[in-house]
Amino acid sequence: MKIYQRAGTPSASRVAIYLKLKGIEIDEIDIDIRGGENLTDAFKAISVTGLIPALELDDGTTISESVAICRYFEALYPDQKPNLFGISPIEQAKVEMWQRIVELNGLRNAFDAFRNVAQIYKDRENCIEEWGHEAKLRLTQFLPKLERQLSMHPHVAGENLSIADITAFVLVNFLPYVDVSIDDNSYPSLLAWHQKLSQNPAFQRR
Ligand SMILES: N[C@@H](CCC(=O)N[C@@H](CS)C(=O)NCC(=O)O)C(=O)O
Repeated sequence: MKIYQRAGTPSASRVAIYLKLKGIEIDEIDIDIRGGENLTDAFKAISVTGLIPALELDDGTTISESVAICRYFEALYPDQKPNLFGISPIEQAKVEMWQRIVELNGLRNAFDAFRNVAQIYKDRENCIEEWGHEAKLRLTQFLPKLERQLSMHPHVAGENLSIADITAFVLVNFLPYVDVSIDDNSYPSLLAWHQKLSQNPAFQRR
């Protein structure tokens, strides 16, 4: 089994943090995405979207999408702590809900803001600056919702650490790349939560 990834990228970090928390080690293959290694037919045969991360099993089966990869390991090792997808039905629903909320309203908008303004991938996609600015606006309109949730709960999906925390942590780390700063006056809970997770070695890897 091996994972195709690029250290330091938000999406690879989501899987890397998850694996570290679970104590799972697998071989890593570095893909130079800025250099376009992911645009080759060979890589597109591994990853449906041509994006990293992508997991390849020993029988050749491939899985792309960071959360799908994490889910696969959660199902493979259901008793390996910590559980990061929820245990009770309501907990599972809340984890799924918050993971999707943070990904779609936070991370997706942050990616769109970065890609369309910085235009680092203009060799492979149309970059629309106005779209980048709109995405940044939507991102900044979403962040207060995350602050509110963390002012009421220790973790993004409620009481326990989950995949939703990993997505939100990676989002907060990415904010400087889209020139969004969060200060202690407006975001005390989000900053305290981020600082606490930063002390966990699994969140320090990249
Ligand atoms: N929803 C996907 C997003 C994957 C993604 O956007 N990967 C980026 C790195 S963070 C990538 O491969 N970029 C290369 C490109 O756009 O050509 C996931 O969670 O796996």
